[in-house]
Amino acid sequence: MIKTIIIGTGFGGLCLAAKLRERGDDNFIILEKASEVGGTWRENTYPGAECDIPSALYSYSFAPNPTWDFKWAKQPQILKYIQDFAENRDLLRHVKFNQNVISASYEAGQWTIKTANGESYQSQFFVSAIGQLHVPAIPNFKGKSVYKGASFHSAQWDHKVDLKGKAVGVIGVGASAAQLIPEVAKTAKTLTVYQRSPNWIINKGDRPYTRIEKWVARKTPSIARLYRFGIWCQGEFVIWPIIKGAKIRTKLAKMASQWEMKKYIKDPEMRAKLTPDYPIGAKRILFSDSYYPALARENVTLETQAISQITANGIETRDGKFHAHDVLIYATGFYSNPFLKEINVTGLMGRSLKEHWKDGAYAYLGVTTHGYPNMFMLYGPNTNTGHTSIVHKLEAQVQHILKLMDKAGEGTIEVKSTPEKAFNDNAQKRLSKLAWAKIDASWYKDGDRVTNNWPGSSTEFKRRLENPVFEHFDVSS
Ligand code: N01
Repeated sequence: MIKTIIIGTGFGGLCLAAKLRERGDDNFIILEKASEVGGTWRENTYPGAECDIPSALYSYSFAPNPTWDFKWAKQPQILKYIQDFAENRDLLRHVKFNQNVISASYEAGQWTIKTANGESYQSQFFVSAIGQLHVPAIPNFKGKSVYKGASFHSAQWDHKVDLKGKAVGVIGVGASAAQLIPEVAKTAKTLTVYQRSPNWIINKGDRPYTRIEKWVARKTPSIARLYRFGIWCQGEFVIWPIIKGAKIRTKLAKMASQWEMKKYIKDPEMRAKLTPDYPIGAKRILFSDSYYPALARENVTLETQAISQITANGIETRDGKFHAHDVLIYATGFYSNPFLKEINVTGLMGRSLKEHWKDGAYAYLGVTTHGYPNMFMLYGPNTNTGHTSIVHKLEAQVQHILKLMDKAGEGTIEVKSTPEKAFNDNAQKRLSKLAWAKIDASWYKDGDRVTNNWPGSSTEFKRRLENPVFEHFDVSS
C-alpha cells in the first residue's frame, strides 16, 4: 500500500514531498488535477500577477533564491521557482498529473482516494494540500448569461482576448484586481472599475534588485537569512499589531494609506469613495505602488454604484446608467468556504466532512480533525495569515505532520475531540477581538466565524505546530 497520498502540487504539497524525500521516504504520490505543478501560481496568470509578500520570505527557508528580480517577485518567476524546486528535488516522478480528486474515504486504517477519471488509490495517510483559494467565485448577477462580449475570471485569464482598444469593465477591487487593474489600464481604451467596498492600500516600494544585491545574496547566505528575518519582523511587529488594534501603528498605517491616495487622487469626492469605512486589517491590507496612479488615468473610471444587471453589451448600475463593455473581467475572488468543497471526504463510520463542518470548518491547529484518522491538512482551517508568508507557515505545518506520522508508525493517529474543541473555542474567542471579526463579510469568514485565519502571531504558530502535544491524540497500532 502507498504510505502517503498528497493532493496538490502548490507550495504546501511540494514542501511535504521534499521533506519526505529528505527523510528517505519515497513511498508517496501526489495527485495533481492539472498537467503542471505550481498551484495558485500556475492558475493565476493575469497581467500584473505578483507576490503580495516580499519573495525573500515567500519562498522556502531551506531553498532560498538569491536571483529574485524584484523584491515582490512577478508570477512567472515564482512559478519557475516552484517548478525548478520540484525538478531539482526529483519530486516530479511522484506526481500523477490530470488526477482531479473527487472523493476520499476512510475505512479500517486505509484511505481510498478516487479521481474524476475513474482511478482509485489506497494509502495509510491522506494529506490535502489544495489551498484555500482555488475555486473561482463569479457572482450570479442578473443577466450574466446574456452578455455577448468576452468575459473571464481573474484566475482563468483568457490570454487570447486582446484588450487593446477595448472598453473593459473590471468587477471587484481586491488583491487580484489591485494587481491587474494597472496593467489593463495601460492597454485598454477605457477601463471602468466596479467597486463595492474600497481597500486600505499601502505603498509597497517595489524595485528591481541590483546585480550587487543578488551577488551578496548568492555569496553570503547568512546576510540573505538576516534580510529574510528583517522582512518577517516587519509582518510580525508592524502589521500583526495593527490586526490586533494597536493604536499608534494603526493610525500610522492609515496615514500612510491616505498619504499615498492623496498623492495621486486629487478629487476629494473620489478620495472619499476610496476610503474604507471599516478598520484597517479587517480585510487584506493591499500593497501597491500602481493602483492609485492607475485610477488617476484619463481612461479609467471608478464606479461605486451597485451593479443591477448585466446586459448583452455591458453593465447597468443601480442609478439606471448603462456602461458599454467589450470585455468583462471578474476579479471577484474565490469560494474559500466550505473547505475541501469539491472533494467528498468521509471518515470513521462514513461520516461526511461536509456534515462534520456544517456550522463552519475547524481543525486542531488547522491540521487534523476528530473522526478522520491519518488525515492531515496543509493550509487548512484557521491557518491563513494577514501579515506574514503562507510559505513560512506551511513549513511549520509540514513539521507537525511529519511528527504525527512518526508517532502513528504503521498504525493510526487521530486528534481527540476535547482538545480540538478547546483549541477551536479558544481560537474563536481570540479571533472575535481582532480586526477580521469587525466586518460583516470577507473571504476570511463563514457567517459570523473567522474560519480561515490563525488567531495569533506567526511565532506562536511555529512554536505550537512544531511541538505537537501527543496527549491530544489517540494512537493505535
Ligand atoms: O479576492 P477578494 P481576490 N458585487 O475576495 C468583489 C490572495 N491573493 O482574488 O470587498 C460586487 O479579496 C469584492 O467586493 P467586497 C490574497 O490573500 C494573493 O482579489 O466584498 N463586487 C472584492 O472587491 C487575497 O486576499 C496574491 O465588497 C463583488 C472582490 O470582488 C485573496 O487572494 C495575489 C461581488 C473580491 O476580492 C483574494 O483576493 C492576489 C459582488 N457580488 C490575491 N462579489 C499574492 O500575491 C465580490 N465582489 C500572493
